[in-house]
Amino acid sequence: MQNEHEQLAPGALLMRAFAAPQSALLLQELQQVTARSPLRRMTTRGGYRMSVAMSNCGACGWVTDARGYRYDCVDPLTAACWPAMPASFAKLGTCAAGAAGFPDFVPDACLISRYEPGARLSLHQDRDERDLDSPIVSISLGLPAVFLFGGHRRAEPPRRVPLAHGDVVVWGGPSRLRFHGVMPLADAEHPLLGRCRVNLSLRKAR
Ligand code: MD6
Ligand code: FE
Repeated sequence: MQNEHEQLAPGALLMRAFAAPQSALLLQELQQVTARSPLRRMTTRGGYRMSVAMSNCGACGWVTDARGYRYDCVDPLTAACWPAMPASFAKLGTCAAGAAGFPDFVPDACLISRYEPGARLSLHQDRDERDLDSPIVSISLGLPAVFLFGGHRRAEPPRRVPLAHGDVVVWGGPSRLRFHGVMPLADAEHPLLGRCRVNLSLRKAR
């Protein structure tokens, strides 16, 4: 099974179209989540307004503001708990992680990121999670994008990995803290999502 997938680095696997069969259900559940906790462009501690619009579902959600980055169980926009993580998200996360060699992964946070044309994510590490033994499961929906998968130093030139609707990338173990990012989204029209890309990033945050 694993050799049908592409290894990006030890502990990092690209599984093309892994989420494609469930994508209609994922999008339907996503709509219910973002109806309650809308996508919004957050501002970093440095005062930079992110080009990517974000929301969360699950027991806790990732936020950034003048106080910095953190996980919080309350959505600052609604002052309510984040919407529960749909069972289809958690199940796909567990299944993808298992296929990549990380059994028993149970995500408690799902970061939702919406990229419109021109939106990008600069090289960063996902290191705000308490549990760094669990992998990141990243699901791409909608327009294609170029994912940047780097090393353990920001200066290390990243691999450019084209990602399309339904592709899933899992990174953990020795790759858990690799730098990664997304190139500015090229403008196009996707039959299900229109002019945007959505990324679902499943983690065990606490
Ligand atoms: C991606 N996203 O969109 C990769 N990291 O393919 C991320 O690396 C990411 O969307 C932290 C928070 C939100 C994200
Ligand atoms: Fe990330």
